Amino acid sequence: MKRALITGITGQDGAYLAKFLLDKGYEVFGTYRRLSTPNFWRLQYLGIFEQIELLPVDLIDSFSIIESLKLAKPDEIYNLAAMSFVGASFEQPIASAEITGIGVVKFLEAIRNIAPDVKFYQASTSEMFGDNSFSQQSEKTPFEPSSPYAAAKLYAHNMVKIYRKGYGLFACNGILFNHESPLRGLEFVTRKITNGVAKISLGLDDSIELGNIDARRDWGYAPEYVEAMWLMMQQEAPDDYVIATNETHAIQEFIETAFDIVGLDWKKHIRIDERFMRPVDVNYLKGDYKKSLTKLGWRPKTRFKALAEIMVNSDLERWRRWGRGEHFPWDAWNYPNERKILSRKVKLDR
Ligand code: NAP
Ligand code: G4F
Repeated sequence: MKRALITGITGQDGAYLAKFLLDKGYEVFGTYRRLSTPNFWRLQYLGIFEQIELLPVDLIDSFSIIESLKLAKPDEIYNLAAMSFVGASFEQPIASAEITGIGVVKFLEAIRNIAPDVKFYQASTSEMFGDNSFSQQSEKTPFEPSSPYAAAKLYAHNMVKIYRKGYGLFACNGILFNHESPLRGLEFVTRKITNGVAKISLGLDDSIELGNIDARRDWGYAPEYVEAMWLMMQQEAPDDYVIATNETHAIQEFIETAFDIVGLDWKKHIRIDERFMRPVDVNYLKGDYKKSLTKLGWRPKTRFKALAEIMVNSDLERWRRWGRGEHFPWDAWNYPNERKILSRKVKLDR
């Protein structure tokens, strides 16, 4: 039985990847941070919480990384842990560099010294292309990061290549474009919209406050993207791959599509709020995944409208279940603005 160690298992991709690997018969070890309030709702939501061996690791702490390697003895490591919210990286640029950048080198050093045969996957990102002027981005497109998050990820990306070339480690960079799902954090724009749309359509709220809705993204469906991570690790030689849909849509199109699903006019409910504008933004992303198709046999299946439908319907269902008094794993309880609504006594008639 193969053993996998997933860092960031409490996040969106960590949870889907854990489920994917368990279904493949892997023994799965997952790292989590010792927070005052445990954050295992996604693993519970997917019904896999009891099947994971959990290990406490913080990427700022080398010793916890080394310990996790010794305990898990993995064949494959998937490094998904990061401070992944781009907006927050402007507020905490130093933490971003230490966790998202240097944290990866701590892992690479531990592998080089303790377990040089283990395979390593690094969660690289389309954000590294930055505010670029290319009509689509592939593995060959130059990087031009425009956030502390992207700069930290690019540093990590380059270190993975250096350790691969210099020390012969099996280390891959998956350059993943935005991928979303009902397990996406509520601060990211797609889920913020679908959660808002669900509340508005049920009469629980009236508006969604957003920043730059002209930016364009290449959005795919997260469960399909974790399969691509695994495929990269099954190749003869390590390499870097773009994973994307090769479609680009403005945030405004996502808004229109999500409101259409519930039959409402988006213009009546969207407010532009400066607080959600970034000092620098990435305005255009569209990924060319030809290499992944040719070498990994991977292609995206769920497209833009279907993705919006999955997310809106899932958020509607959650608010309806809450309205029926049901208890279930859900992140809304972790967010102060949501709690204000959750603490009301409401009878839903929709
Ligand atoms: P996510 O939901 O935000 O999950 C991030 C994970 O990292 C969480 O488990 C978080 O733990 C953990 N983490 C944060 N700081 C840490 C630290 N100091 N030490 C250890 N763990 C820490 O992100 P995601 O969407 O699943 O993305 C997974 C990875 O892919 C991230 O590296 C992200 O940057 C990258 N990526 C994502 C996308 C995308 O569109 N989703 C695209 C390209 C690349 P807590 O639960 O304790 O906060
Ligand atoms: O949903 P976002 O926060 O995702 P962003 O910045 O593209 O980053 C995500 O994808 C990256 C891959 O390219 C990952 F590496 C990263 O970890 C993360 O998963 O914002 C998308 C766009 C931005 O242009 C932002 O300015 O939406 C715009 N936006 C407009 N109003 C907003 C909002 N974003 C958020 N989060 N909240 C808003 O109110």
